[in-house]
Amino acid sequence: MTTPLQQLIGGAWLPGSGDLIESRSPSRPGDVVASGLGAASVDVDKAVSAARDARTSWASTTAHDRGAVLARAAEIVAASALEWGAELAWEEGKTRAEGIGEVRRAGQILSFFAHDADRESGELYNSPRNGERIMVLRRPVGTVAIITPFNFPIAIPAWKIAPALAYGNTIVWKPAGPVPLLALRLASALVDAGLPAGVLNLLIGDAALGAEIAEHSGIEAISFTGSTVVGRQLASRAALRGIPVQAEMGGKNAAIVLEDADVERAVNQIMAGAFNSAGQKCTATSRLVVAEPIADELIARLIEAADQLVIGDPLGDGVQLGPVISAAAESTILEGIAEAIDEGAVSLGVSAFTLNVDLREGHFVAPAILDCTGTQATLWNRELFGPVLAVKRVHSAGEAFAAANEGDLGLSAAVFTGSLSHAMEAMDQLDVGMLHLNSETAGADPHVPFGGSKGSSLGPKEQGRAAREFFSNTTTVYLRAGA
Ligand code: UN1
Repeated sequence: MTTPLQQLIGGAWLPGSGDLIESRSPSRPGDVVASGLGAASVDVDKAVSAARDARTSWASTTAHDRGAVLARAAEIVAASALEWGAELAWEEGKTRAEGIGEVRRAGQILSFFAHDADRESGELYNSPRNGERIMVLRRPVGTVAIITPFNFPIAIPAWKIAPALAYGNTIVWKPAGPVPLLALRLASALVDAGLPAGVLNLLIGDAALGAEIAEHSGIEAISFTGSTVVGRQLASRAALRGIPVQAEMGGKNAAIVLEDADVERAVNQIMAGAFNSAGQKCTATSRLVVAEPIADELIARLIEAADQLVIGDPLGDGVQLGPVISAAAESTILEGIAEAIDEGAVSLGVSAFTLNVDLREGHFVAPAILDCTGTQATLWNRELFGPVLAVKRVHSAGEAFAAANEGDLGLSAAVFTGSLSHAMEAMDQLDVGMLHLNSETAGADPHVPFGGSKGSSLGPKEQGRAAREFFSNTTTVYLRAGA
């Protein structure tokens, strides 16, 4: 059943003034999941004004009362996990289990930030002058643009929107064009939880609409997740206007398996990291760096496991690998694989798979493992955002860390080793924002910072206390009694 799409502007659900938007299931592109009129420039103006008008009253609502709205929304989201998780799988293409897991995670994120009012909210310093104390207070930034990607249609929005609201900001949110349904669900949960009109505005449309919102003169900060190219474009234009940007962008994350690793564990974690969500995570494992003495065994076991992956309808029982998001994504991934082979990479058994007739139009891509050792294959440094693992064999831990540090991205890495010395060398040598020792490269907890180094991130990190850095400004108060 197709869900009607609407915009949320100033507390009212309205049809957009733009063109018809349809979200289609990537497993059965004939299925229209949601449809309605998208937003146009006039809607952007209205949404930004509504958000600006709501600033003062939301900022002066107590942190406790703002948190209470988030707590109620968290309950609604958690209670809807089975239903919305299935919708997510239908619209985005990750498996039902992953969809349900993601909706639950969104609930946990809302809940974490709901309780931030109960944590410390600033700093207190001694003064070098008698009778004085120095405080650092936090105030909201104002009206923020939030632009989110297709691959986590509810968790990433939750981890931007929840702290933005908790710290007293108002929002204009543009979710990725292909996944408006889950955006509708999250926005409705917040409205049903009692969020006042205008505090959150939802506009549905394409990337051009996102740029228009971000560049609107009424926007005071931008939080973006998406590609490095788009993130840097937004950031460069924001710099000209002098507004802050938080951008989470690409990843080309290595799993490094050293000679002393538990191979069984490494295989399981690499399979999850590389092929869950069809590899469409900025934190996905897209590189494997393996010590030569165990390389043959590890690769053979990975190929065997990849061959056994159950590919099909993400809503089907036992399915492990669904489609990628679109026909364009499918072509980009297949072209990236072909290019790597042209450049000398060796394909290590791309599994053949058969699909039910009703899925033949779906955007399915077989898992691919390519040995890039000794080549200059572009694949080693280029994010393909699909179920593709590029491999390099190395002869020492030092060589492994150097291989993992190649390229412009530095989001996450995983090191599989039983040696504390190697683990500690990895902490010093890997230029990444998140390092997993003996676990997969993906995953993020709401109470700790999320983000990368090099080209993977710009501006303050997300989640945990880091979120407060971006979504609030400090005022340093020199406090003395007046008399
Ligand atoms: C995760 O690893 O579970 O866009 C989250 C992305 C990341 C989120 C990854 N910002 O894939």
